[in-house]
Amino acid sequence: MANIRTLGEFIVEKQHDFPHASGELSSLLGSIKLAAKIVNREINKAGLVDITGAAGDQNIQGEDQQKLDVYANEKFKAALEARDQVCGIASEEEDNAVGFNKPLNLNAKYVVLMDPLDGSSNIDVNVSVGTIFSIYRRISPVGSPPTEEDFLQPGSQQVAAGYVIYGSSTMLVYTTGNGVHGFTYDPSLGSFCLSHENMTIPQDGVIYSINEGNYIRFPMGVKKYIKFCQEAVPEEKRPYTSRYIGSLVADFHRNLLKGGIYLYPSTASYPNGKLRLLYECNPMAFLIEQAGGKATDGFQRILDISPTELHQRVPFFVGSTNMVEKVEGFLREYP
Ligand code: AHM
Ligand code: MG
Repeated sequence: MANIRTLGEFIVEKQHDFPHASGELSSLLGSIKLAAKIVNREINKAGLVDITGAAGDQNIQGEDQQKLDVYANEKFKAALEARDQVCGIASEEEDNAVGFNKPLNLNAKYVVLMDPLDGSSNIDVNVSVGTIFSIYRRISPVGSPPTEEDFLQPGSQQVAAGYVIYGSSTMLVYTTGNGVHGFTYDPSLGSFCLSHENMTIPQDGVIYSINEGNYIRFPMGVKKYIKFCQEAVPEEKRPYTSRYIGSLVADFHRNLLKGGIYLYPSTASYPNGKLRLLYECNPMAFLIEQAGGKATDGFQRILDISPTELHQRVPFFVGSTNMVEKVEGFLREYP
């Protein structure tokens, strides 16, 4: 027992890394931790109860919502509102940003952007899903409701970001700009315990993750990169291994640990790719840079993009630095 450090303890220890830390960010991360436990409990039961399946609604992108998406959205929203450290949220499952109206929330410094249940098409088949979150300091004056500009900040302004992977184990991985740390949930203790301190991604890898079913619709540079991955060059460990779960969190997590690249380029049906800049790409980009990797839209650093709308999509290339730079090279060569 002596060696166990819980997420709660770790956050308090690390609080001292922040000048003028007042504990608000620690409390905010605590509410994410709590909601993650509640959602984890429900996901573990998903095969047992009639809670999975389309809820009948569609989200703003015109995609069917699964009931667990709605559930996770409600739990994270409620937990964030209850702790008074957040003045509002934006979520992949909400059409518009949501401001919290209690006086204590109006005085709060932070906004949270999230994808409460990413990869939700995988729930019905018992495959890993995740939650992704991103935290910013508000720009609008404290004491008033949050404004759109609070949510439309470039990813470089993130104060913290992370994800929860509901996998064979449940883990919470986060950064506050001082490295990336991973905590594995021990259900018998009800605690996330530090299992992966200072996670770093290898500069090179042998795994590429992409939905190759879209191959004919990819830009030429991406097609060339896929062929590069598949060529037999044993001294460069090629052909690489193809691994695609279809849950960004799970694909990202594996590549973070082992080295690799995840690609969601533009396609004919998704000219800007499928993934959302604010809820998916920015938090993952912050994490990967903190772990020593790279994230771009093929041409530009993800964290430098100034968002213009909440549900904006962007092509996404993320993972081991040398692999991301390779695909960028192909995209430049074959525009
Ligand atoms: P979602 O937020 O609606 O679940 O969509 C995002 C997911 C990612 O987790 C995953 O990598 C990608 O969509 C899979 O898309 P595709 O089925 O087009 O390969
Ligand atoms: Mg998603």
